[in-house]
Amino acid sequence: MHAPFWHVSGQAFFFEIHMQRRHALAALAALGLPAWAADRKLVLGFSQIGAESAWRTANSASIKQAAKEAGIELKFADAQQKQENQIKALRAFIAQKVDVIALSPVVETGWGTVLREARAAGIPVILTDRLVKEADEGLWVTFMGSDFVEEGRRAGRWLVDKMKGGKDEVRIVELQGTVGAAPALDRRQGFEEAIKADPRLKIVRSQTADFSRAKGKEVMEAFLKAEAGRKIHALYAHNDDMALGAIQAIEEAGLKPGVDILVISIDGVKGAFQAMAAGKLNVTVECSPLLGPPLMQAVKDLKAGKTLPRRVVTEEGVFTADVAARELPRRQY
Ligand code: GZL
Repeated sequence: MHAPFWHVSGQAFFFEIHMQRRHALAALAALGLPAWAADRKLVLGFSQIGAESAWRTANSASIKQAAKEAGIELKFADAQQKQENQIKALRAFIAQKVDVIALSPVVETGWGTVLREARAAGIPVILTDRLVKEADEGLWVTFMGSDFVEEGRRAGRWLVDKMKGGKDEVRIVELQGTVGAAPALDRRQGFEEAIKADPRLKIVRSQTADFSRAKGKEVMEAFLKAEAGRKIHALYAHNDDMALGAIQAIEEAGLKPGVDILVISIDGVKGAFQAMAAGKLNVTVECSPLLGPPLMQAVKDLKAGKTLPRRVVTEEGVFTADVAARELPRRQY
């Protein structure tokens, strides 16, 4: 590791600059970039899922801000939650010969062909937020995002603890995220794993509400109608937006969310903290959308010829209603 050049004098100063330029050129060669590219901005093509939730809005803001601060040219494509739009965007990035592609895949499957096209074009792909299911894991250089199965377990463990010491059946309804999406599949798996600890806990209805607030309200209304005359003890929503929509439906049915029906969700967006402070939501499992800075660092490391870790996991917590008012001012999204 060279001493920073401002610690050396005269002749050695210029040698140091020469060496740093040589390192930069070697790294560019590793990326297949011409020498003249040493000074041009790196171009990142990012295929974003859509704007379906407050989490997604915060995720997009984080990535745009971080690209600006890193001096990286960002080509941002919003797919309105359609996989075919994401595949079109990736093909456009390949045609534009971007330096790196980042993808937040709306569903787990159907990516092999286009990811092989990116590899054939010599463009490295970073998966951010969600993982894809492809046999050839060499199709991406790294995956940065949360452990959704663990998030589901944390949600389930909270309910098991809450119900400890009870005797009767605990009837749960579940609002699932987007069909086929990694967070929906994994959060369901983790929750079911955790509630096995208490056989009284049963999921009696489960349906997708596509991670959106409007659909969360709609599906919860249907659950309440279908379960009329029977007690629903708890709602497990795969994200806060669906939980907030369901809370509206519970109130319109004349019930108290957070009291008559416990509400458990995931993300940790500001709206969830406000609902917890109002006593309408009991717990939110944090899932950080602030992936901009680590994504830009990964892009820069790629340019510098560094090898990226295959997996970067975001550190997250669990927030319950009793701490919501205190935590709210500190929340960044
Ligand atoms: C999780 C992310 C999910 C959020 C939802 O990393 O993919 O998608 O939990 C968002 O709010 O819509």
